[in-house]
Amino acid sequence: MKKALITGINGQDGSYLSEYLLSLGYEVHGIVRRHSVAENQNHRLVKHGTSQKVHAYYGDLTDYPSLVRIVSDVMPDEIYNLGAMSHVRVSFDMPSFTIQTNALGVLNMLEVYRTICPNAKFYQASSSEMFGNSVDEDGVQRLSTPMNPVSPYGCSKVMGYNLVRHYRHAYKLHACNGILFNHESPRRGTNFVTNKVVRGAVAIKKGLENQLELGNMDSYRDWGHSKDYVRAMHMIVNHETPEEFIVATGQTHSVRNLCETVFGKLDLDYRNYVVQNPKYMRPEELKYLKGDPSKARDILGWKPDYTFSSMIDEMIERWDKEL
Ligand code: NAP
Ligand code: G4F
Repeated sequence: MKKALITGINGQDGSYLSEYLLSLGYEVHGIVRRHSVAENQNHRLVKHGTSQKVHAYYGDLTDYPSLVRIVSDVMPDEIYNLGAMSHVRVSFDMPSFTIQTNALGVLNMLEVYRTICPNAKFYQASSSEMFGNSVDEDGVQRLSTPMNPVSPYGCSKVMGYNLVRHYRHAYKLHACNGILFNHESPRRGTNFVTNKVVRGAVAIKKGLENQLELGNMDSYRDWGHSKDYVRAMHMIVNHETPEEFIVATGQTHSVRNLCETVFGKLDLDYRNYVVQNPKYMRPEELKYLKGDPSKARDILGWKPDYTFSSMIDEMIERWDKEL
């Protein structure tokens, strides 16, 4: 039985990845942070019935001794470093914590990996936010597209990405990066735009709310489903050579189009309900993302099961039940 250790196990991706690895017969271990309200520590795992099936440990990417203790106890075959301060807008407010977790936290994990279990495989959750506003002439980001991050979050992820490549080359480790474009689900945090729009539209449809406040509606994102993307993580780690892969749908939609689609599915016109609030604008915005997933498709055989539309249907279903 293979052992996997997941940082950020209680996040959107961590919860789906746990379920996927359990279904493959893995023993799954994960790191959760201490919260003042105990129920908040592993709510996604509890909600979806996974908490009894995984082994959870208190730790933090910024707390090196906790990582040494956990990795020595578990001795994992695969490490998935998903833990991060993952909200781009919040990273402008908390730049230091963002860099400590997303950049120095990666360094901490790599050091513990290199010194305690160097024969394991290591996956780093890298991000399309690293490209910033670089786009190739054909309107796509690919592995050769320059990285010009436009947020503290993006800067921190570039550091983590480069550390993984450096450790791979310097210490001959099986350490790889998945550069994942935006991926969503009913489990997405409610302050990310997809889940915020779906929750808001369903609340308006039910007469519980009467308007939705958003920031920039003219940015474009390449949105896929988390469940499809965690399968790609496992494929990337288990590819014979440690490499970088882009995981994306190759399609892009504006936030405005997202609103049109979600409200339209509920027979509503978003223009009657959505208002812009400067509070949700960013000091610097990443305007356009559309990834080229051809390497993952051709080499790993990865392809998504969900479409943009079926993903939104699933998210609407969640809020329809919950509100
Ligand atoms: P998420 O739902 O925000 O989950 C992040 C997880 O990291 C949470 O469990 C969080 O714990 C944990 N965490 C935060 N700070 C930590 C620290 N200092 N030490 C240990 N754990 C910490 O994010 P996600 O959507 O699942 O994303 C997973 C990873 O993929 C992240 O690294 C993210 O940056 C990256 N990524 C995401 C996307 C996307 O579109 N979803 C795209 C590209 C890359 P708490 O619950 O205690 O806060
Ligand atoms: O949903 P978002 O907050 O996601 P963002 O900033 O693209 O970051 C996500 O994807 C990255 C991959 O590229 C991940 F690495 C990162 O961890 C995270 O998962 O915002 C999407 C777009 C932005 O252009 C934002 O300005 O939606 C725009 N937006 C407009 N109104 C809003 C809002 N975003 C949020 N969160 N809230 C709003 O009210």
